[in-house]
Amino acid sequence: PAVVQRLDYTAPAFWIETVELTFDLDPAKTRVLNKMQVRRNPDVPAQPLRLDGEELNLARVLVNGNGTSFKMDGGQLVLENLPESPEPFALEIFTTCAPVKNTQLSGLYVSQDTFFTQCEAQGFRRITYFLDRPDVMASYSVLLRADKAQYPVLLSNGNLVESGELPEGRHFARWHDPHKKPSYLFALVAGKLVAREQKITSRAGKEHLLQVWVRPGDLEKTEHAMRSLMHAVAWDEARFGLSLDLERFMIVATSDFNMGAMENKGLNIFNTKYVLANQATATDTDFANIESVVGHEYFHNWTGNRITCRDWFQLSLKEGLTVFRDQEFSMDMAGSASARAVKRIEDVRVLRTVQFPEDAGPMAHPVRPDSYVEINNFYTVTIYEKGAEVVRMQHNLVGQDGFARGMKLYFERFDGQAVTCDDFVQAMADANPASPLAQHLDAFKRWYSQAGTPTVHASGVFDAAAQTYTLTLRQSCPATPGQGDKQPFVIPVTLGLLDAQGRALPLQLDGADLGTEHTLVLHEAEQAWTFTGIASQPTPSLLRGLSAPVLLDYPFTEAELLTQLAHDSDAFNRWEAAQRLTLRIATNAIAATAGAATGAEQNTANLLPESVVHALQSILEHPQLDAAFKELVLTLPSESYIAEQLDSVDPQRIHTVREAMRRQLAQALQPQWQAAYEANAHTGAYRPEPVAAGRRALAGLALNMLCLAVQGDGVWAGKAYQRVKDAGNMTDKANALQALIHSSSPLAANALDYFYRQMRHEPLVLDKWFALQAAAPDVQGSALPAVKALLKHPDFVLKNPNRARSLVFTYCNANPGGFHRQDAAGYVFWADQVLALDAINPQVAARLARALDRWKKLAAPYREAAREAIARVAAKTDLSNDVREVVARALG
Ligand code: HT7
Ligand code: ZN
Repeated sequence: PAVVQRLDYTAPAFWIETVELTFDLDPAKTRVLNKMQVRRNPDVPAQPLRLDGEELNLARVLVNGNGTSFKMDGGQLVLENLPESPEPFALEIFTTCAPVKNTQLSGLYVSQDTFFTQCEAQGFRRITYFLDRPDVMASYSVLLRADKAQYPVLLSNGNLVESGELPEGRHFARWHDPHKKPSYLFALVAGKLVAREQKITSRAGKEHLLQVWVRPGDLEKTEHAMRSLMHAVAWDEARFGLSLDLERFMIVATSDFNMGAMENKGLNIFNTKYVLANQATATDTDFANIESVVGHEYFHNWTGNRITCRDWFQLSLKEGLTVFRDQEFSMDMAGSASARAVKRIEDVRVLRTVQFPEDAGPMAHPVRPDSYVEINNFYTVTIYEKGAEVVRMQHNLVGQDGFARGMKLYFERFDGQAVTCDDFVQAMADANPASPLAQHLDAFKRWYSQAGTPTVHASGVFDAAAQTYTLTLRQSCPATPGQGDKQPFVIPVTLGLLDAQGRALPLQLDGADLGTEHTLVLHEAEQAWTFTGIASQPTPSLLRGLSAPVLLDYPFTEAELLTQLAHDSDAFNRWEAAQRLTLRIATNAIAATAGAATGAEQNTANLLPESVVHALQSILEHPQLDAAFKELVLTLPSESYIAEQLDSVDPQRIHTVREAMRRQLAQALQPQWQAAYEANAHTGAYRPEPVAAGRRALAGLALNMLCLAVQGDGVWAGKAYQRVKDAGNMTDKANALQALIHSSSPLAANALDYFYRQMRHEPLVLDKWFALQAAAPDVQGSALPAVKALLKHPDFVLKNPNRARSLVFTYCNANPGGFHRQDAAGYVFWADQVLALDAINPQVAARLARALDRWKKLAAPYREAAREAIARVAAKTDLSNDVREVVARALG
């Protein structure tokens, strides 16, 4: 398959100025008439017009009303005899397509008798022939015609211009989008839908209509999405001065969707998972995700839609920036400093457990990649989450006001254009000429061009006589595919110094008083800073809030970490200290048995020393700390995060060690868990806000621990079972069910059965039911047979991405103890499912294919078995480009 290179970018040879689309919607055969005004780009040498197309039936091509010659070349429609004048000419193309057969969910497809589109990244070419690239921005008018009884609602981007009746029970709606846009932002929806509506008035005094469209039975689950949308509109005005630029803004939900949601101009299309919620069906996490995804898509209206990407290599220009914006939005909505810290910890957990491994694996790529085979494979955590960290560093280097100035300049320069990551960072630097960002701009840009997670190696020397503390920071970054040597990054290191009692020390550097927190900018391979006026050996609190997406290598003593955990004024580093303490114990325990035969008995009793258990107990009992923070501190590092710290990974050994630590914590702190449960089990009338959600999270963890601690006696299992039945909200219900499953309680089966019978008509809850079972402990090899049995369940549908993710992805990605089997059966199952999915939906299949990305780190016998499974997938001749790229890189 062809490799697309970033440096091969050339401007398009033609511009498309206007597009008039007429759709006669029919599931089996939809007719699409596409009338365009096209003109030559005078800046590019004359050449034929090559229009992208995929799975289309071409019926007619007219130029200025006349038939014309054309040829087909690798799916492209090539027109050679076009008018030579620089004036626009009319190009008319008539095609048909078959939405009902579209199982890829890219282009125009049917879900539950409703038409939807998904055009990012290259779905528009599956609707009509077009210059399907983001730098071609056109004005769109859309006429939709369909049977009125079957498709009473007809939606597209922009404003409704007219609608009316047609003969034979058909009707029409004409839409016009007042803003030019790239083809990937086109959308239409047609079906039996109803809307929650809300009129709002902007700060500028303009009226807008907000709508959330869903299937008729789902209307009562749209309140939270609408409220989130209203908050997002107000937040973007208040924080960035960015107002809604449309009379009408619509969200439509579908249960068949490849990703989370899509920011089509004025007509966002969402996975139902990120729209529908009430307390009986959605957890606190679901409510928080809805707020964040609704915000994210809305914020794209400016960062992505008004200013878009010149080419797909610039994807992080819109995605990294918009993730940064949605993270800030969620933090501002959360309110308190503690809730902000909790959100930051959650975001960093994703970065570390998913993005850092990606950056160390075969799919590692820079935030602005240099090449791809299939662009859909590059909607990655590197583009999104690391991209957001790169924007966050800019924010920290120029300050909040400086960032707002940079955004303003960015919009002044580029509104209505398709631009690059360089354009963004240049605007930020130009708006803040005295900032460290402007000072080190060229070096800073390496965050966009160099892949890999850098490590900051820190060492400190305290000089008692001189009362100084010299901190030396050195950076390194491992090689990644295609990138051997790395140049130094610009790394903002936010730090404080603590004395032995954990009090913050005043920072003095070069005669300046810096308060108790300061950001050092490491921009060379190694630099040192000497703090003065330091009377005793300090503990450095480094990289507060994870001020850069790096690893920290510093030889913390246990005493230093215990001091940080107990006292650091930075909540993030308090949590970090607990993670470091427990991670180190886990990796040491794993290393201690590294030579032993796999599966050999190891002594895993009491791995956590008394000092650490006691420190964690103090957090759990702390009278001032928020429950949400306690829950994070008391949760051990995940198995996949532990695996990342090791050169050779035995997933079973990791599982055994972590479970042993969990059981020890459960038993050693049993009275404290009980007190935490009793204090937080009942949160009153359900409200999905951070304090109450934090209390429910802590009660959930406590219940899990209590069921684990007293596995034999059944008292807590009985309480959990009752809670599955009685809980008035899904968070408590799901946590109780999880507690039974993860303590292998004999009541788990009945509880699952009860849950199913109660919730079988709620698809999003059934997804949870499948996922909970797919993540179940592997008691005597039971996990895989249970997953295989569930594949045959009448409610399991591989074609539906949410359902596939809930069962198959959860087993392969989130149940390492069950998946990494010595008999390789987990990997055989993975290969079978990748191949089955590839025949239906290559994008989704390619995501599953990434479950074995890190196979080279696996120990024997897993490594060879995983390689064989990947090779089996790679050997399939008619594999999609999507899956082929992933497995080829894995094997390469
Ligand atoms: N910009 C959207 C990306 C997206 C997407 C990409 C490929 C295939 C299907 C897709 N659905 C949505 C979502 C976002 O980041 O906001
Ligand atoms: Zn996005």
